[in-house]
Amino acid sequence: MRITAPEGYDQYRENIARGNVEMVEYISRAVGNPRKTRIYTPPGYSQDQTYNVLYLLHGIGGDENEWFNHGQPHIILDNLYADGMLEPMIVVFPNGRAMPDDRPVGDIFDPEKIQAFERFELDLLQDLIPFIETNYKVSTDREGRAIAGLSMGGGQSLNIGLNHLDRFAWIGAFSPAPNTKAPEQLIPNPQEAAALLRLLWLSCGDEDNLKHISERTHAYLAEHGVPHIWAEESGGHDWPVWKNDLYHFSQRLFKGTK
Ligand code: FER
Repeated sequence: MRITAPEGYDQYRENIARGNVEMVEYISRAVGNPRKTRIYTPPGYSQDQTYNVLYLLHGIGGDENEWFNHGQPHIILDNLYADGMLEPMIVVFPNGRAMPDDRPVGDIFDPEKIQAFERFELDLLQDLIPFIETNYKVSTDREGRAIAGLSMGGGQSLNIGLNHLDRFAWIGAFSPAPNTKAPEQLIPNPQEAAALLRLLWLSCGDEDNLKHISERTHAYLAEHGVPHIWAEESGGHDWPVWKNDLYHFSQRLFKGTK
């Protein structure tokens, strides 16, 4: 499937309702110190309504700001809300490098930092999700929870999401990196995954050097009958692809759950 967002999808539009972006801190027992996350609440956010949640993860050189520094996710989402294309959701942009100094400085491929992307699973499940569910009016069941990310964050989304289908019904991987588990480990029980998933989205640019990771995952899913979207896009390991992914993936989320 080839997809391209319409012109202007990422351009600031005058006179539409806007969501809000804030930075919050939560206590992480997994890491042992307070950690920062950005949160986007949609236009008209109100405690009278219950929202779905998308956890949206960054790449190997990023942090909780990366999507905002490069991807204008709030503008893309504001525009989609203005056009009535999205289910109400809040979007959480965590720092997926779960270690005391989680800044993307020095050697971003340092094994200790790569390891921290694995530790994030505990931070997310044990600390961040409960924090979000205590402080925001959100759905607490799997049908109201999604996880997606780009590159390292795409690998995390597959590794964490598919290993916890009791927690996530909607999963997206944009250009997943080599941290992605081998398909047999990722989906040891294809039948069960097929029954539980509401959406499994896999995408990659056709000029991306990491495309083999997506291809091997797609091949296994197809062979084992696990329904999924495979979006092969024009482009490399880069933001135009990931922004396009957010535009399309977000519109498929949480449809038909209420
Ligand atoms: C690798 C190449 C790329 C790797 C990770 C990446 C863990 C991640 C790239 C990104 O997040 O953009 O070999 O190994």
